[in-house]
Amino acid sequence: MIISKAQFKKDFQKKMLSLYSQEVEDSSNSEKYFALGYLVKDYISENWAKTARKYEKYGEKQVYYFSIEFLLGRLLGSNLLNLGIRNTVNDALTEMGIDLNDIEKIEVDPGLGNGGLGRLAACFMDSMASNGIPGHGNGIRYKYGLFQQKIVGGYQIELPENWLRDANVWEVRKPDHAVKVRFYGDAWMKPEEDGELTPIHTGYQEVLAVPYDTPLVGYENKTINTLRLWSAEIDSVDSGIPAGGSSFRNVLSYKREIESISEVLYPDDSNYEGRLLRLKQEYFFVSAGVQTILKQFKELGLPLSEFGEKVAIHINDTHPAVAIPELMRLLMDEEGLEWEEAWRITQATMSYTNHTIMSEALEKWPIDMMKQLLPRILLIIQEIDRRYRESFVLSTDINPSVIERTAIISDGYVKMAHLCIIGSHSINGVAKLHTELLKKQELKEFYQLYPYKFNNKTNGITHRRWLMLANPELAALLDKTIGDSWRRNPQDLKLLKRYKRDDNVQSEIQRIKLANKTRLAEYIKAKNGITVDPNSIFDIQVKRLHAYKRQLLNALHILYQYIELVTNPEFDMLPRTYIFGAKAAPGYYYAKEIIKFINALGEQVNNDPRVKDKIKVVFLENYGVTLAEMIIPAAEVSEQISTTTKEASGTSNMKFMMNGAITLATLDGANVEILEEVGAPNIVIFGMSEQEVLNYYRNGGYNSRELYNSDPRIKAVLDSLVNGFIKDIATEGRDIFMSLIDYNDEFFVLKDFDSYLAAQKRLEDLYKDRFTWNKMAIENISSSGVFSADVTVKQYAAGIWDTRMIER
Ligand code: GLS
Repeated sequence: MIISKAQFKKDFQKKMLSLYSQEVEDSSNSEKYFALGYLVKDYISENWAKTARKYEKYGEKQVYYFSIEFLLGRLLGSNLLNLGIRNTVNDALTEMGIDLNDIEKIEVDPGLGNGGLGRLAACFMDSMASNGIPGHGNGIRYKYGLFQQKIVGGYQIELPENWLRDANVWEVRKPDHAVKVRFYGDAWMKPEEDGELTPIHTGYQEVLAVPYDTPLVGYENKTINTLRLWSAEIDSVDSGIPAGGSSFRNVLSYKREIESISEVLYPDDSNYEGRLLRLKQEYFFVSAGVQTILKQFKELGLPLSEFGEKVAIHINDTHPAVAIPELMRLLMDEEGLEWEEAWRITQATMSYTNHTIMSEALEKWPIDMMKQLLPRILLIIQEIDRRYRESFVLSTDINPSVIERTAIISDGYVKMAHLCIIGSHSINGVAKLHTELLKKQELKEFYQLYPYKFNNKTNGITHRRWLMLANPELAALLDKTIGDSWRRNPQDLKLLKRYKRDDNVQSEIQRIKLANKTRLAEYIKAKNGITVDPNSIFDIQVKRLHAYKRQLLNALHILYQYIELVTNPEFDMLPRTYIFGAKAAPGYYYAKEIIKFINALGEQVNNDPRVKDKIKVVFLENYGVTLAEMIIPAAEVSEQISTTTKEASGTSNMKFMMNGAITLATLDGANVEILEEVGAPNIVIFGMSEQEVLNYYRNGGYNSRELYNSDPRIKAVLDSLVNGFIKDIATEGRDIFMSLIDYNDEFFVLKDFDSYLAAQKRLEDLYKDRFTWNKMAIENISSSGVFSADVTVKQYAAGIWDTRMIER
């Protein structure tokens, strides 16, 4: 949109008056934030309504991205940017004596996701709107997002994240669009006189699902899509009151039970606990979403047989898997379709992304639990399973054991990934390696049955948030050097390659990096009280704390350097600042021990005069989207060191690269493709190959104790965990030692140790030559365009959803 500074000032003053009955000069920063936020929402509104009308007019196929997490980050900055009015607003506010940055800081970062999976959903939302793809999100409006992390005495403490305490300016509550979702009761098929079976569901509890819509603003293209998040509310006091009647106490506890459905986000990443409440959450937002989509479709007046041509529903990991039986239920029970036709429509509509091969993340629900909570849905799943098995009866070339292993229901469980694969027309992995592993390992038998369903869609990130917003100086340098076409066409970042040897560009890149490092150093000083030198190498690992991500390997290397510094007079190294940020799932004991270990190590190293400021170790608490926006532009080394085969893709690896950090990586997930893009001289690779890892796992691992006995560096490092050398980790040191030696080092930390050390040394040598380092940084930035989510969502649109992009 186009707006003059004068007009904006007028609008802003008017908004302030109508909201708070006061002048801008008399308002607090918080009031300024709300006035600006509501004003920006007004600006958005017109095109929001228009976008919906435009889609309708052209009969566009709509995509609905179903995800139990959307990790959006703050929206004021990105909305201003995408509307194309950020500079005007900034200038106008400056003239009014107001700093836009101060106002943006007021916004609470809604943590409605755990990590990569939720953040990917948010990046896709931005990129879909920005590319004119009619794509909307469907999820849960959690009252409490991911916990706030505090570090006390080196330990993680979790505090509730009440992000809705003040108003959320972006959402619009739509009570008139509420729908009812049914839980519990009894379901069966009743035989009729004519021999037909009628589904019956009685004694259910009805929960009201109330939608809250958030606009998803496309980049300078007038497209506004919708993120619909559902909140659970009590319907009316007399529906579903449990035995005991409607006494005040009963009603109150019933209300609490209902509202608990959308109360909190489960704080586990790549892991699941088979809790009833989680299954309730899943069916809740899925049923509300599918019911609404069907209703909207019917308003178009088209025959139901065309549903799959007008609607695509994407199942983001297995959490929304019940979308498949739910659509079947609606098409059959409510719309009267026959099974075969409902099944054809459902398969045409549904597609599924797998985000991990970790077995602990693969959801399976006990049949009894599903029978109790979702009796009608279970009947449908049983019928899908029965027909699946039956479809092989006549085929002689399929081994019955394959059918048993791939069936949806077996061993007393409903296997949600199997349901997704059988009920969808497309299954994709999130990086080339990951997809290959699915095809030849984890889902091999399915791949043999349905090779045509499998495809790869490597993840991507929105370069608008991760470059333009997070690193405005670098964005300005790019504009000046190669023009601004990369903003719309991220692959144009390639144009920068020509400047990799250019003195001016090199020194500008270095200057901007130093400015970002200085900013982060100030934050570290203010938050952690640690003085770090912006001229030291900033080596950063930020992500969820998980054994397979191997923050431990990083910490053990620091410990190795520390031991060398204090015992070996010959040892020298460039000064380095190691920065960590990571939340551990509250119940993940081992991960929390590693946090304590890193903090204890930092406490000791940072205060040991013998280290002479060569090493600083910083653990930044409460890592999330907002913090990432400050940390990533300041990084020089990006630690992507998961055990090969375990990280499906990773997305922070892409953000770091785009901001000019050099990746230190195993050949895992999307690191493989980063190497392909940037070329071997511009990335530092180490560690076991995929084949080695798979072979070791097949043969029951390796003998880590032998390594401990034969490599004196490993021995010194591990002994210092248990001999009191590192203070205050008696329990943690012992547990970590045992995990590596007695429990045989499941994630090959010691096996990769030697190769990691060598890689770290290579990295340091590269850093000594600033020309080479800057050249590498430029190569990384210029090769990062393919990792824009713009590229990814276009591949989804063309290859999976079959949707068009609307012209700007
Ligand atoms: C994850 C994977 O662990 C990441 O590697 C991946 O980048 C992300 C998005 O595809 O999905 N799976 C998961 O359960 N949490 C993730 O972050």
